[in-house]
Amino acid sequence: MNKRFPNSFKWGAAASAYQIEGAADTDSRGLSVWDTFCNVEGAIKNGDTARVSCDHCRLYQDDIRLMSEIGLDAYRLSISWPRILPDGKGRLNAKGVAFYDELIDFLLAVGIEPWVTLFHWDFPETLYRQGGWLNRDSAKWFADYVAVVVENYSDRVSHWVTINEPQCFLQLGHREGIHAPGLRLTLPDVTEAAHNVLLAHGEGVRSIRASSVLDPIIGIAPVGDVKVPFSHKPEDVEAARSASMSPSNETLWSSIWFCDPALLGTYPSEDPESPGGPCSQQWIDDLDIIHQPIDFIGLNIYSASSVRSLPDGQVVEVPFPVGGPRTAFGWPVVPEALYWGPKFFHERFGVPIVVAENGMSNTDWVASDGAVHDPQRIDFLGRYLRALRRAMDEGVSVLGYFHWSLLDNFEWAEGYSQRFGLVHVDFETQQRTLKDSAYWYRDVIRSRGSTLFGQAATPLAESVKIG
Ligand code: GCO
Repeated sequence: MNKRFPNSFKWGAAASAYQIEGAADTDSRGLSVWDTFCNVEGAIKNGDTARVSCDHCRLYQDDIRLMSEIGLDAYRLSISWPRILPDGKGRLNAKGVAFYDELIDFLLAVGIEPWVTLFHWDFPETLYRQGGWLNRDSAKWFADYVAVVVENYSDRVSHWVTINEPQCFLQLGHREGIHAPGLRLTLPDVTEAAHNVLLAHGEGVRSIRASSVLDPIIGIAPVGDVKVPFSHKPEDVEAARSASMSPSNETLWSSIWFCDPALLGTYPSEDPESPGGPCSQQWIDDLDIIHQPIDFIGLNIYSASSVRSLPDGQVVEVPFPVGGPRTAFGWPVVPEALYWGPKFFHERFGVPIVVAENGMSNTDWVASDGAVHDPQRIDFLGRYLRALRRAMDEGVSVLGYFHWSLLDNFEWAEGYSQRFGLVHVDFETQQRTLKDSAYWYRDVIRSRGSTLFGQAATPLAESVKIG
């Protein structure tokens, strides 16, 4: 079989505004909750901040040249809400608008398609002080901001992602207090915030469709919480499917909590007490706004767990073996997550899939020969992409793959301690160095995926040995 990926498949890389831009105190940008959170003693490892980060606002042209060198078809960026609207609403910051204008133009000039994420966690501080996501008006604030973005860029941008990983900023930021804004809310309160985020998604989609110049292609990007089957026995596959697709009762981690209302127009649970259940008639009425037609689900897939079915039908997790492959972050390497995740989501929601993020942190450094050797990332990428291809061979519609990340960057509460980039960044000098994986990815892209199968590929069991 010809293993070339379809010509229309987008080979990309992703990043987010707060994690790379820097220029936090300049050009009239407003504060976001992350700026405030970085100032909290002990909140960020090593006391790091994103004030300069990769200095991308200044170096964006160099960074786009690197993207070109890798041969990316598409680049997933996010727009910083407070850079455009310093107070979150009202007054427009012309310099912020101009920055994304130039960035988008420069990308298009070198033939790279911009995919724009509208919210990647940098919520405007001013609006946070007015209740943030706990205020129902947040949906309207978001929709108005989206309208400004669409007015300025939709003549050149057609691909949009409304909300990135709602689970993370809600669960980590509003429930566990370890991400901005550092709140530790009760589950009912955080569920209320989650509902407003869903409403913002729906209102945002409406805003895009109301005034976009180009025909918009819109998605949402939950973090793909994938359970993979311990074995290929049908009952284990079914256990993985049901565990991947069920709302959890104690946290908001499940993707279903967000995808069911947005894509199916239902809540995943009928239990009003559960995070997946509607808590009022108003919530049920809100489904009309939340449930807007969208064009793809963007899955952010990093890790997974393995589950099996016991003889009594109970679904249990099977821990990965101690000493098995893990990233520098300690996340297990589970290539088949890129097979099962897209498959389960495609089956349930029937819309195309985009792998909006996937990648790993590694202990990369510039070696004495001047290069950055990251064989683990190459192996990781190869295995994950082959698993994705297998899903596509079985009929899953996948539009593209965005590697996280283009550059090493500010990894939220971990500061600069985790390197996810295809490009190494020296944060003292801002020197960029393409890692070996970037050259390897370039060759994969040039061959439209064929080189992934050039080497003797171990069959399915090339995935992590479980149990
Ligand atoms: C996201 C992610 C990124 C992280 C990446 C590695 O939500 O899109 O959190 O911002 O840097 O997932 O942890």
